[in-house]
Amino acid sequence: MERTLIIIKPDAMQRGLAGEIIRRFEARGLRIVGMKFMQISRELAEKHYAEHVGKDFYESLLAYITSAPVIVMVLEGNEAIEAARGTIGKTNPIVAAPGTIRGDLGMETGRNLVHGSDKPESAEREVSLFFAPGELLSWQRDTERWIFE
Ligand code: D4T
Repeated sequence: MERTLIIIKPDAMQRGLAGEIIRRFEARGLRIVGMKFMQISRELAEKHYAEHVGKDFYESLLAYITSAPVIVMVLEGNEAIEAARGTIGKTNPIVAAPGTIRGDLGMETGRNLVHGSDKPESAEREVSLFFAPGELLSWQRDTERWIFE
């Protein structure tokens, strides 16, 4: 089973969309194995977005992600990374497909509501940035066999 890190970003929290966003991941069949409510520090944001240092949107990206509390989650499932990114939609909400979180709820790349890890190495790095091993729970839902063959 694969794990992915999801961040429900400050704009989603300010707009009261956290429940709607969590609902979509749960309904898809992804299993929540970790969750916390926190405000991301500048230091943690720099680590999380290290690959974007020097880009023209870097400073505004850090200001945005640290501007209000977020919910950070670890989701688990077969191909969880690709599944979550499909549910999230393309980076720019204007071109994200209807039916995706960004395509249904967003208007701007700089206010794109939710983050999902983009590949296994990123997921592993990001999960360990935000969660200690003891904060992740291994559990089985009674519905598991109706979601995964
Ligand atoms: P995240 O990482 O937040 O899930 O977004 P994506 O995986 O979809 O997109 P990304 O890594 O390319 O970009 C990270 C973050 O930077 C913001 N951004 C991006 C921006 O403000 N302007 C830009 O031109 C780009 C490319 C949005 C997401």
